[in-house]
Amino acid sequence: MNAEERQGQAEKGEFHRSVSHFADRITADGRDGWPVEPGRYRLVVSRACPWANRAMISRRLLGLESAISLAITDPLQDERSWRFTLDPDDRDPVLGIRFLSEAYDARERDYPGGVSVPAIVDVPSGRLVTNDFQRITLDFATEWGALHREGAPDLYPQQSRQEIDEVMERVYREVNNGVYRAGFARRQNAYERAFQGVFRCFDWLSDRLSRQRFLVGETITEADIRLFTTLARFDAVYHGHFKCNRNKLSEDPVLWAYARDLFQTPGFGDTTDFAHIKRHYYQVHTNINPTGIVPLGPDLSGWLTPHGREQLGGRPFGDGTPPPPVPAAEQVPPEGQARQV
Ligand SMILES: N[C@@H](CCC(=O)N[C@@H](CS)C(=O)NCC(=O)O)C(=O)O
Repeated sequence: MNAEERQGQAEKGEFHRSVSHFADRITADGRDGWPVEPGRYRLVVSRACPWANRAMISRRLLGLESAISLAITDPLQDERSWRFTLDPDDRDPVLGIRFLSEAYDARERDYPGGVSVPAIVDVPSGRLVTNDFQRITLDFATEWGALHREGAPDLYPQQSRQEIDEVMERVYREVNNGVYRAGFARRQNAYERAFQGVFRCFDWLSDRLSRQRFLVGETITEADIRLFTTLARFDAVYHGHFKCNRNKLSEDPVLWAYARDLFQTPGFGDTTDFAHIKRHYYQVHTNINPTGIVPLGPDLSGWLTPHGREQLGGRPFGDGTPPPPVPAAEQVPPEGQARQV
């Protein structure tokens, strides 16, 4: 998008998501200077962030926990952005830094853009490698194969890539980013356009998922991971805070059952922290929630109820197996788990 188009969007009151600036790739052949290597890289996430949550889910499904370590930020950014205040001395114990921006600075001095998660940092040099959230998970699936666990699923199967890409493109435009475009719209008609897109896509997804257990083919793929992280935040945040309130997720029988099916699959619900999610959105976006009050509801215990989707067939992990339990150090604290208000 050029400067003129950007200006046009601003005048129309539309929210525009910035392009990831650091798009180096970590690959098996190391062509960008960053070869796949166990223990070398640290994935920095906020549990609140849907784009970072994708990376946590992929890492777990693929069994990359011991190959790529994990740093979890405070759900609330301050003026220096993401902070490691959940760690002793407010410092990430591996990178030794207090703010993620230090890794950005080590990579490029005076970088003018935002500091975003997910981010992957090269541990030996302390430099940011990539914040390209669309690419990180695809590379976990396709470039890190040598370090996948035994029984890891194929999340981006060669024969279905075109269909997966098409589904993900629509879901990104209308749902993943659509909820942000609704929530951050500065003009009524920009909000309404985004709102219509969210629910047009929900209706399309609901119809598709009434006949098949997962979005593409018989197994869980990258497309499901990407849709899931938005659905997980829908009733807790997007319905109220972002005004996406034609209906709740839990009022759409098909999508709600689909989301619960994934939530109850190892890797999905066990990486979802509702406390971080709610605190982040309601306390950070003071432009749309000036009091910073975090609502107590909704009741989240429904996430654990039976979903009945097994009757549609499907094989969640294909020829593979579910991942083992979450490492103790990475477990979602009890206050963030799905529970009654
Ligand atoms: N890299 C992209 C997508 C990732 C993203 O938006 N992450 C959010 C958290 S959900 C973030 O870190 N935003 C920067 C900030 O809030 O300071 C971007 O900069 O827009």
